[in-house]
Formats: sequence, C-alpha cells, structure tokens
Amino acid sequence: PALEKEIIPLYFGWFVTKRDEDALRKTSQDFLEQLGNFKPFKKRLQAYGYEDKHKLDLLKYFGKTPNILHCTTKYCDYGKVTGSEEYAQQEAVKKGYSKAYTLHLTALFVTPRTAGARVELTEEQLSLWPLDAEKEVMPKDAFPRGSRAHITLGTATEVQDVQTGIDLLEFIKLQQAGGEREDMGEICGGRIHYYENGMWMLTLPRKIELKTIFSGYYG
Ligand code: 2AM
Repeated sequence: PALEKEIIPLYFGWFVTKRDEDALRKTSQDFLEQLGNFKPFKKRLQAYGYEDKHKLDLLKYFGKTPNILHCTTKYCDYGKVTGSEEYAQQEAVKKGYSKAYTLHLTALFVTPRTAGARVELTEEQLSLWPLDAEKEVMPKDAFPRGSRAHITLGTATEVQDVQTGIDLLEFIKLQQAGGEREDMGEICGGRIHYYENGMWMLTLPRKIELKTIFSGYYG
C-alpha cells in the first residue's frame, strides 16, 4: 500500500562501481603526483598560495575526497531543492533507476579549489540530465547540455564539492572564448593545457570508461 511518501535522496547520480572506482582513484593519484612534479606547474604556484618553484603535494592539497566517486545529476537535499520532486517523478529517472550505465571520461583537471574529471554524456544519459543544470550555477552563460557533468576527485580545505562543476564550466567558458589556453607539453601520456589562475586540464589520450549504477544517495 502506497501509504508513505516516496523519499527523495540527497542527490541522484551515477555511482562508479567498486573495481572501476579503485582504478579511477589510482589514475587520479598518478595525475596529481605527476602534475605536482611537472616543471611548468611548479613555476606557476601563486594561484595556489605558494611561492613558485616550491614543491606542492597535490594529494595533500586535495585531501578531501568523496566517499563514493560519482557523477551527480540532480542535487535534491531530500526534496528541499526546487524541482527535485519533478525530477524524481520523471519517466526517464524512474526507468533508469538502479540500471547500469557506462560513463566516458575525456579529461582530468585541477584548479586552486578542486580536482575533477570531465564526463562526456551520451544522448541516452542526457535524458537523465536536468534541463537547468548549467544555468543553476552559471545563469549568465550559455553551455551545451551536459557541460557540467563531472566526477569530483578532491577538494581543497574549506571548499565544497559543488565547486567542481562550476570550475569545469569555467574551463569550458574559456574554451568557447578560444585561444585562452597554452599547451604545456605531455604528462600521463596526454596533452596538458594551462588556462589561467591556476587552472590545468589534461586531455586523456584515450577516454576512460567507467561502469556505474544510476541511483540516489540517502546517507
Ligand atoms: P559534486 O557533484 O560536484 O561532487 C552532495 O553534496 C553531492 O551533490 C556532491 O557530490 C556535490 O558536488 C553535489 N551537488 C551538486 N549540486 C549541488 C548543489 N547545488 N549544492 C550542493 N551539492 C551539490
């Protein structure tokens, strides 16, 4: 009997399955280690609050890491966020719930605030993506749908993880503006670009595939 109201989670998203999660944490550590030791990075540390040429341990700097690596689709705060009930009721969301999806990562990035991975969504996955996801955090700009899709890998002290998607949109905004990035060479087998204000992005030589489950987090 449907006596009880459905519970709306803290957020909906794709949750990376255990084996791929372990591999992704390793990839992330390797990236942060290599970037921290990368000469051009060491020469540009001011945005991180350090003197240039200092050795910055990025693993420590991004010491806050999520318990479960995931790509948030909709933050609901148990229903307090506007539109969360409507989102939960959507046909695509109900149908996709607890189903397996393969996500594709195309890039890894760091800023003085966050470390994250860019997620490229398929058409099917976009059916679970809220229409206003980009507008919600950057109302003044126009982005292709799904631009904010990401996995938070770590955040600096005092930084909330919601910042990772905002930082990613900042990269995309600079890409859209054109010419705002500098090719700094190769690390982890891919090209690494420097944008501005301590923003670095590694284009992955091959897309990383991740097995995930679409679900809600209720903790
Ligand atoms: P993330 O998706 O960038 O990692 C719980 O707070 C989860 O919801 C986190 O994973 C967080 O960031 C995500 N999230 C997305 N939008 C949010 C918002 N507007 N406020 C708080 N958390 C948000």
